Amino acid sequence: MRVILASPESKVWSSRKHIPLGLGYLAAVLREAGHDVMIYDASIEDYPIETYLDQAEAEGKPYKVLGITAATPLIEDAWDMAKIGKKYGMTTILGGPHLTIMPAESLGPDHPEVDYTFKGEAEEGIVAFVDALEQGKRPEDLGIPGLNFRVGDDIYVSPESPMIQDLDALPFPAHDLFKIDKYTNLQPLTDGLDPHARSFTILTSRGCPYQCTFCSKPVTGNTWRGRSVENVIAEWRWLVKDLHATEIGVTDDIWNLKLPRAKNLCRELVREGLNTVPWVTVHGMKVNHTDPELFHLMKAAGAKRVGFGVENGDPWMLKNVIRKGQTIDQVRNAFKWAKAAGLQTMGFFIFGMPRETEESMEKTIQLALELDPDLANFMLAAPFPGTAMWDLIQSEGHVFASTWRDLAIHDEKPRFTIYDGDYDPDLVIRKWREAYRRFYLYRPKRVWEKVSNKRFWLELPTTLATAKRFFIGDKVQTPPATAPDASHSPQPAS
Ligand code: B12
Ligand code: SF4
Repeated sequence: MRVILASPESKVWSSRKHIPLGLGYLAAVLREAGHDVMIYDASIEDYPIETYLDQAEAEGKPYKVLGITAATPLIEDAWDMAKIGKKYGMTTILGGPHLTIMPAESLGPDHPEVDYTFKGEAEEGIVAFVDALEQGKRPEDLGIPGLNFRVGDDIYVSPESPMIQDLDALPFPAHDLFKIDKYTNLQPLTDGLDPHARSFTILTSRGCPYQCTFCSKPVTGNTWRGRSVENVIAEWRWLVKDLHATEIGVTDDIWNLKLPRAKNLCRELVREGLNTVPWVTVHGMKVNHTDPELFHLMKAAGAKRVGFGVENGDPWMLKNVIRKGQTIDQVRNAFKWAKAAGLQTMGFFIFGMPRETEESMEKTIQLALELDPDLANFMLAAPFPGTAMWDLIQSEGHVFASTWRDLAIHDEKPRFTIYDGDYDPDLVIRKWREAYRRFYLYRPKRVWEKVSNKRFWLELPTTLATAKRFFIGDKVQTPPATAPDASHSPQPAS
């Protein structure tokens, strides 16, 4: 059966474009089961999805199923895409993080465009689902775990959200189906600069046993499941030798949970000669599962940059509010060891968690200055459903959002308040801005790094043209386009 797996255009997330790896996994299992699959990622496509649907119809081979993935801020875009699918008479199914947390919402009376939703990892479910449709059966009659649907006026929500235990049993994601030349570099320092970049991502494990209160835990799951080193190496070899990757991003929640395994992976990358392609940990390094040897091995294995979730400089906040399961000394050590091994470092910091005060935010700024990573990413706390923070705000505060889109970490406004008498959302914004100024602008070393960066000069013509339009005027008065500044690229931290 012909299936399109799609990721909607993100109206809230435009500067970084990474492959939607979950769809790669689903495409792989469907392909293995004999189905004809296309991946349509609206964020990198030149044509609207209708172009492909029209073409398939004209060839007499229409697509029958449209599967759409969505994180919370993209769910409205996913609904819009499902409406297009229905116009073409397709069966629509939505899955991914938002549907794992809120499987029933998209099946409500406002969403006739959605036929099914899926909760959790879908490699097993999607094959059963598409097989059923191909055989003219009703998927709802088959008891597929994770599948949700309407029963008359009611909604059936599957009680199970099965997590796949043996990840080695899965085929590798269908990396070859991604239009890889269209994606940006993974390196925030050079995003979009290399027109010939072939930036793939890889997942060496799934799940995380930690319980950070800003993290959507139903999505990550509490049980860590690691692929064998051999299995990971085989996929890595495919990316390097056959698909000519120029850069690889490890996107696990926590790839270094088991230190000996992480070290073995590095040793094998060296032994197999796969250390020629630079790689980065997109978010998944946890400071309290590191030692100096790990960073040296990573460097030898081709790693270029490591990112760490620091979150807050106040030990009380870290322990009692964020529940990060790490200490500030462990943070200091990880940065020290990574730098000593010659790796670039990146720190993720969150401003405005519940109970945050001026003092705790000042400690966060001080810690960022002390650690001095190559890149500091200061984020405003955003309460996504499925997080402990969301639950707390529901009972003790108020979320400022009229649509799910408003939750995206992309602009400079507070997303919630807490009625505890101390929490001040405006102060949070002020301290957050101050953090960027003090880290990037008020230090001569930083300013020098900026102007000596290739990107600064490459973007100079655009920056000057925009400045001229803004200050002198043009036919159409437009505000200055913010050049996608790597330092502001929001990313979830691990
Ligand atoms: C890598 C990553 C990114 C990357 C790349 C995203 C991408 N293009 O895929 C970047 C840095 C760009 C990113 C950005 C954001 N991310 Co992110 N990201 C991740 C991370 C760490 C891994 C994603 C991954 O590859 N998972 C592995 C694959 C196998 O899983 P999967 O994609 O979920 O797919 C499986 C199932 O969900 C299901 N499924 C998925 N799609 C579909 C579709 C159908 C039809 C079906 C049936 C099933 C199905 O089957 C798949 C296979 O098992 C996750 C954490 C996590 N553990 O998932 C956070 C996570 C998804 N991100 C999160 C967030 C908040 C964001 C941002 C919204 C942050 C922001 N800017 O505000 C943006 C949104 C960007 C976007 N376009 O979606 C949250 C989502 C929370 C939520 N409620 O939605 C997560 C869960 C982090 C967390 N723990 O809180 N992210
Ligand atoms: S933020 Fe990272 S370390 Fe914390 S629970 Fe989520 S995946 Fe685990």
